[in-house]
Amino acid sequence: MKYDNPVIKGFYPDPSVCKVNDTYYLVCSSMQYFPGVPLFESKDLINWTQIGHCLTRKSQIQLDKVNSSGGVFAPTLRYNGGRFYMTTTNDTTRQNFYVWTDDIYGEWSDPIGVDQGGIDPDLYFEDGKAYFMSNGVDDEGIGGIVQCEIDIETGRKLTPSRCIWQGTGGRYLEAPHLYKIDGRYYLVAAEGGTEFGHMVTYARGDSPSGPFEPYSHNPVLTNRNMGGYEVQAVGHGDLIQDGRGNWWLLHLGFRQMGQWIPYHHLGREVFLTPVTFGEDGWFTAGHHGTTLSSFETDRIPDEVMQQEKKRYTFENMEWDKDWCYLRHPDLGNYSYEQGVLELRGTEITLDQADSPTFIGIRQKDFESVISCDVSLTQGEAGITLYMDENHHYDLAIRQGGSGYEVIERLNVGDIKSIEKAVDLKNSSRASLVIQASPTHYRFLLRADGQEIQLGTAQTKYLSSEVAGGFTGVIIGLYACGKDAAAQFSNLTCEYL
Ligand code: 6LW
Repeated sequence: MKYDNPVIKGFYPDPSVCKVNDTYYLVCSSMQYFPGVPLFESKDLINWTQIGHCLTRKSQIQLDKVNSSGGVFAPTLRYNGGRFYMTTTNDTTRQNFYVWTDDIYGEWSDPIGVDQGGIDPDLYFEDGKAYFMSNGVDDEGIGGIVQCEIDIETGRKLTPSRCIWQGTGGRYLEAPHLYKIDGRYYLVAAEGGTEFGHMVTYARGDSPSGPFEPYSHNPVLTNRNMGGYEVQAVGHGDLIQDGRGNWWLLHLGFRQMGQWIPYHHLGREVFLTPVTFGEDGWFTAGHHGTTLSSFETDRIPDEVMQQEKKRYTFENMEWDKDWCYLRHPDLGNYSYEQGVLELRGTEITLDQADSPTFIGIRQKDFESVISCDVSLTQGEAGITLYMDENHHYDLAIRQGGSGYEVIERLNVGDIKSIEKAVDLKNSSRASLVIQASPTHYRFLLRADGQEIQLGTAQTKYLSSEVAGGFTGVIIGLYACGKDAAAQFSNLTCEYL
């Protein structure tokens, strides 16, 4: 069969995976968005369904006023003794912690902090011991992948933090994952930074604490030499063995736009790449060490079909799974009843690194049509294509003109411009439409049976290369302004 990458589309970076019986579970980082750490399940590695989030309570994660692309960094998901553990970092406070659950569909525990610095924590369990890895600096001041043993009940360190591997010389050594495979210990990591030079490297040894011998053909996986290829920045991977004994890497990458000055605006996504162990116990990955946008494979049975949901509506999404808020929302400002979402705004605007009244879904693909009927009571409300507080395109209704107007506002860094305004006169209701192509967004409105074109804006100004940071475009519904209120109905987001 043939499967296409990414296997999870849209802003879902830093995947980590584990398998229990015949089901795979996967988590991603979520930065300033709440709930934190989206959680997925799959039976076949190519079709993933979101089943919840790990961080659903403020007592688990403090996101108030965290900077954009701060907050929740790369998680690791592991299963030991009937219990799931998810460890991550709140990068804004630089605190590593883990939470656990005995019911993957239920709530997770309050956080248990670990007093080891760095980011990208990892857990490895063996013989009643829990090893905790992260990148960073050890107790002697040596930088690299750092390890200590912890008491898994309390998070207390049982041994000093010690550097166990310094990588192969690439910058930003991170994303460590430790495994025991056929009696040997493998330490997989990322190097090169999460941009175009990203890569997966690894080393192996005879003890969980090393010494580790690097694979002689590192990086084992990278697309850094494939300029112009759509799939870039592959790295930050987690190994998993399927039920038939085959190995795979789930890792991040992005789909670039633009050939000469490439950029990406959908965020870092989840890719699946086959891994093959040689008789010498070293493994290779992908197509000559690269990740392809599709793989022919006989490892997945032909009858498994890769399915893709193409149409998202209020009715076919679940509020606690598909949707996300900026930092900690005041839920009193959000209500949904019988197909109508009511948002009440506050003085907090989309231009602040705060929690405006905003609820969003990831933009998962390049070509799409997004539409929603918006009825304004007061203030301003509409749809925003949101990268961060300084980079977002808004299509909104507000009071203005000779009563109400629809505006297209572009926010790119210091430039904030209302490109078009259409007078709705006394009508406070319109259907807002955004057509997305790989390179442009086109803004339209439908009112009184007429379709009116506003303007277009380039996707590249919402990219990570322009905005910076680690997120991707979110399609947000919002209301702002003191006493602002609006009703949203008939949302559709259709991928072509
Ligand atoms: C993540 C780290 C990374 O923790 O980006 O550069 C960070 N790669 O592994 C945020 O996703």
